[in-house]
Amino acid sequence: MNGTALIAKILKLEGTEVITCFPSNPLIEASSKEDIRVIAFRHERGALMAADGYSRTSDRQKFGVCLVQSQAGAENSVGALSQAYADNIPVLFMPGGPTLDKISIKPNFWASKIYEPVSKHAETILKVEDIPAAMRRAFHHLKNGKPGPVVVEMPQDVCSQEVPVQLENAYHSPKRHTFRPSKEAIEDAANIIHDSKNLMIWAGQGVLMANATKELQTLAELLSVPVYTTMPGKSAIDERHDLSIGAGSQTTTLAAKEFLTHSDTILALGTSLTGTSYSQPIPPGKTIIQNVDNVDDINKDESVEVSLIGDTKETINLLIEDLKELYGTAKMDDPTIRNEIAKYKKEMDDEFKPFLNSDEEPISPYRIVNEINKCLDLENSIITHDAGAPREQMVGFINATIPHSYIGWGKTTHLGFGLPLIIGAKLAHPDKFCMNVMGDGAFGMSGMDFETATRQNIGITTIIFNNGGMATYPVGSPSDFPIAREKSGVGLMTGNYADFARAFGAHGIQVTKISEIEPALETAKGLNISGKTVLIDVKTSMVSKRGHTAAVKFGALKA
Ligand SMILES: Cc1ncc(C[n+]2csc(CCOP(=O)(O)OP(=O)(O)O)c2C)c(N)n1
Ligand SMILES: [Mg+2]
Repeated sequence: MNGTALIAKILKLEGTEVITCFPSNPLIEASSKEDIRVIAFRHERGALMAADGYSRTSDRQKFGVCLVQSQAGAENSVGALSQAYADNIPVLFMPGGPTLDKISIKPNFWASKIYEPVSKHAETILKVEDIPAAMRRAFHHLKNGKPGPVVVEMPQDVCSQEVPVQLENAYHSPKRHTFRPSKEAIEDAANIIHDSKNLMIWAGQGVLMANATKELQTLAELLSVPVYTTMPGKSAIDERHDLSIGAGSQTTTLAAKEFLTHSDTILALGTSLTGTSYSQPIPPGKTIIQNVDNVDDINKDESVEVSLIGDTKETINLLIEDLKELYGTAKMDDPTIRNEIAKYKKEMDDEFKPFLNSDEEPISPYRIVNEINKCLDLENSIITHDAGAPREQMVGFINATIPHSYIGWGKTTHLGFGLPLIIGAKLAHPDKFCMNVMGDGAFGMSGMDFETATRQNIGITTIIFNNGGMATYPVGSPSDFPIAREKSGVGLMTGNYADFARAFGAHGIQVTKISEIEPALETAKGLNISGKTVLIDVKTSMVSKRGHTAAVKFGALKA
C-alpha cells in the first residue's frame, strides 16, 4: 500500500462519503477505489467552496474534503480557503505539493506555509510514515476546538512511497471532546441576566454547529427575550417564532435595529462577536456575556463582562438550570416583549409592502423574495444568497425555519460563493430542495459550476437576479462609479442565463413577468427531485431600498 492509498483508506474510515476536486491529484483515483464519490468541478475555488457547503450544513458530523493539484491548483483555491477561514468552517483541503527537494525553493508554491494564515491548521506530509499522525491531527482539528479549514499538503514523491506494513492499520480516529464553563461563570452570567433591564440574545453559527437550537428556544422562552441571529447564525431560531427578531448582515430588520440599539445586556451565544462590514455593529455601552468554545475569541472585538467558554449546548443547559432557580416560570409567556416585537414586525412589513408586493416589471427582487417565502416548503428547503444586493434583499426577509433551512455566510464575501455552496449543501442533504439566489455579476465568478451540478445530477435550482449591473453600488450612492460606467461601461454586463443553462443540458427558465415566478418555482421543485438542475433567469430592477442598521458606522448603509 502506498501513502496515497493509506490516506484514502483513512478518509473512508472517517466516514467520507463525497470528495470534491479538480484534477490532478493521485488521491482522486485512490479515493474512487475506496468507493468514495469524487466530483470534479470546473474550478478549484468551486470545488473547495462546495466542500465548505457540505461541512457548513453538517455541524461537525461529517466533513467536506477537497483535492486539487500542487502549484496552480493550490494557488487557485485561495478565495475558497479564505472564505472558509473567515466563516470558521471545518473543511479538509488536500492539495498536492512540490517534491521535497523543491518545496522550499522559490517560486514553488508551498501550500501549507502560504496558507497557514488562512487555515486553522496546515501541514505538509514530510515522510510517508507520518501519514497516520498527520491525518489524526487533521481530524482532531476538524472535530475539536474552534472550527476552521485544515490543510494537509501531499507531496507526490512522499505519498507515492510504500507504507511500512505495521503502519497500514495504525490510524487512530480522534474523538470529539466538549467542555463547559465553570459553575462560577454560569452564576455570574445568571446574576447579570437577572439584574438586566433589557436583555437580548445574539445567536451565532456556534448554536447551529453545537446542535443547540432547541436549547436556544427554551432559554429565550424561559426569559421571554428577543433573539437576534448573525448572518451565519440565521436559522438558529425559527424566524416565525414570536421572540425571533431576525438576522442581520449590513442591514437588518427594524426589530433587530431597535433591540440592538436599546438593550442594556447582550447574551451572545455561539459567536466570536467578530465585527465586520457584514455584521450589525454592537452599539457602545452594552454589558456583554459571551459564550464561545475558543478563548481567543473572547475580548476580541468587544469587551466582555462574563465569558462562558465551552460547548454552546452544554452552556445553555447550565444557564437554564440556574435561571430556572432565579426566575421559576415567572417570565415565561410574558407578552410585553412579544407585543413590542410584533409591533416592529408590522411596521417593517408596512414599510416594505410596496417592494414585496410590487407589480413592476422588470421585477423587484423583493417581490421574488416574497414569492419564495410563499411558494416554497421552507422546512424542506435550503436557501442561500450571494454577495452583493441579493444578500441584503434576502437575509432580513427570507423566513428561516428549521436549522440550516437558510445558509447565511460572508465575513469575507466571495462573489459567486452561493452556487458551489448550495451544490455542497445538496450533496449533504439530497432530500431537500436546494436553491441559491445570485446576481448576474456573481454568476460570472462561478457559473460554470452550474454545469458540474447538471453533469452530476445534483438537482439544485439557481435564481439569477439579472439586472445587467451591480445594484450593490446604488446609483447616486457614495459607492457608485458613474464616470467609469459612463465612459467605459464598468459594472454593466449582459447575458441570457436561461440559454446558458440549456446549452449545458440544464432546464433554463426566463422570467420577465410576475405571473411567471410561481410556475417557475413549481417547475424547479419538480425537476430537482429527479436530479435535473434548473436555472431561473429573472429580469430584475435595480432597487436601492435596504433594511435597517443598529448604528451608523463606516461602510454601512443608513437606514
Ligand atoms: C470575489 C469578489 N470580488 C468583488 C466583490 C465585490 N462585490 C460585491 S457585490 C458586487 C457586485 C454584485 O453584482 P451582482 O452579482 O450582479 O449583484 P447585484 O448587486 O447587481 O444584485 C461586487 C463586485 C466580491 N464580493 N467578491
Ligand atoms: Mg447584478
